[in-house]
Amino acid sequence: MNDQNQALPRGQTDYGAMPRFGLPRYARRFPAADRDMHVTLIGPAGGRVVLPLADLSPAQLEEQRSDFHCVTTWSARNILWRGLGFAELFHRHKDTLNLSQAVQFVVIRAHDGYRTFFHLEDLLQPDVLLATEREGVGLDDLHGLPFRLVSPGQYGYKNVKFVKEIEFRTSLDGYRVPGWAFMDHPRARVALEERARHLPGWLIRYPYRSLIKGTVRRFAQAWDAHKTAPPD
Ligand SMILES: Nc1nc2c(c(=O)[nH]1)N[C@H]1C(S)=C(S)[C@@H](COP(=O)(O)O)O[C@H]1N2
Ligand SMILES: [Mo]
Repeated sequence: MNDQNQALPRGQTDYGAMPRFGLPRYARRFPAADRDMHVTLIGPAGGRVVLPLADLSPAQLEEQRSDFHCVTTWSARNILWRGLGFAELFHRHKDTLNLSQAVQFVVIRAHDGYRTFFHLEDLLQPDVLLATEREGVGLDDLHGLPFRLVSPGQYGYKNVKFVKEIEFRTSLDGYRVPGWAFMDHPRARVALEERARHLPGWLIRYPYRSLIKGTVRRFAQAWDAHKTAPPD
C-alpha cells in the first residue's frame, strides 16, 4: 500500500491528487468554523464519551501513509495521515461504553449531515485511523476538520469527513442510508471491489467513472464560492 509502484486495485486509476469530492448534495455544505471540536462516542445503551480535539497529545497519534480509493474509480496515492488508531480508541473506551460482543455495527455521522454504517470488524483493522492531520498539517474544511475516518481498505465513501458521532450498535434497526441504498455497501472493501450492493463492482465502474469530472468541478466551484464569500 505504501509502494508507489504497486499496482492499483481493480478498476482504479491514479488521479494524481485528492480533489474535494462526495455526493453532489454535500458539495455546498461547509460545517461552520465554530462547530464543536470534539467527537462523541455513543454506546449501545446510550453511554457517551466526548473526546475534545484539544485534549489529544502528539504521543497518542499514529502516522500512516496510504492510498485512497474513491468508488467512482479515482485514486490518490501515498497520503500521509496522523490520528488516533481506531482499534486503540475502541479498546480504551470499551468498558465505559458497555461494548459487549453483541456490538457488531457502527454508524458514523458527520457535521455536514453525511452518515454511513460499518461492520465493527472493518473498523478494527490495524490501518484504520481517526485522523486529525493530513500531510503534516491539521485538517480543515477541505478534507474534514475536526476528525476524519481513514480506512484505506474501504472505498472513499466510508472515509467520513467532519466526523461528529461514532455510534456502536447491536443492530442496524432504524438506520437509513443517506442516498440510494444500493450505493452504500455494508463493507465496501476495495480488495473485493464491493462498490455497491446487489451489483457487480466491475459493472458499476463505468457509470461511476463518468461522474468524476462533473463532480470534481461542482465541488471545486462550491469551494471557491465559499472561500470568496464575504464573512457574515
Ligand atoms: N462528511 C462527508 N464525508 C465524506 C463525503 C461527504 O460528502 N461528506 N464524501 C465521501 C467520498 S464519496 C469521498 S471520495 C471522500 C472525498 O474526500 P475529499 O473531499 O477529502 O477528497 O470523502 C468521503 N467522505
Ligand atoms: Mo467517493
